[in-house]
Amino acid sequence: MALDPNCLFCKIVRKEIAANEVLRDDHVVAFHDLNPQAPTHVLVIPTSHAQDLSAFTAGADAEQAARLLHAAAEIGARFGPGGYRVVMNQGRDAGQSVFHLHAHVLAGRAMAWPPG
Ligand code: DGP
Repeated sequence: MALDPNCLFCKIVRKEIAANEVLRDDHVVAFHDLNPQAPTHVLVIPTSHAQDLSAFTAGADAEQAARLLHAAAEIGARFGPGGYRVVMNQGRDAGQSVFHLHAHVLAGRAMAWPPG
């Protein structure tokens, strides 16, 4: 998958838009959310464009999918040693507003269940 010139998060991957990054490698970029919902709220995105989880293909994206989860775990361990939550909003009904796949890593406060 390539980058999409019209995608906000692809522009963060390309560094055309600034973000407060906490991690970057060949597979993922992680940065603080502009509108944090917890004391720590970091987004982890793949460095190539997939609009959502359903666009992530089983074979081709396996390494990137694994790296996304491992990066979320690294960030969770760093910012939420007592526990953290990883959320992916899939589609508009679930609250997805940016259509470049991302995992939210939330930490630093007690989490309610079920999520709203
Ligand atoms: P979602 O609603 O699941 O698609 O999450 C998108 C998140 O992206 C939302 O929590 C706000 C965040 N966001 C939107 N635009 C920007 C931006 O330009 N920079 C950063 N750091 N976060 C953004």
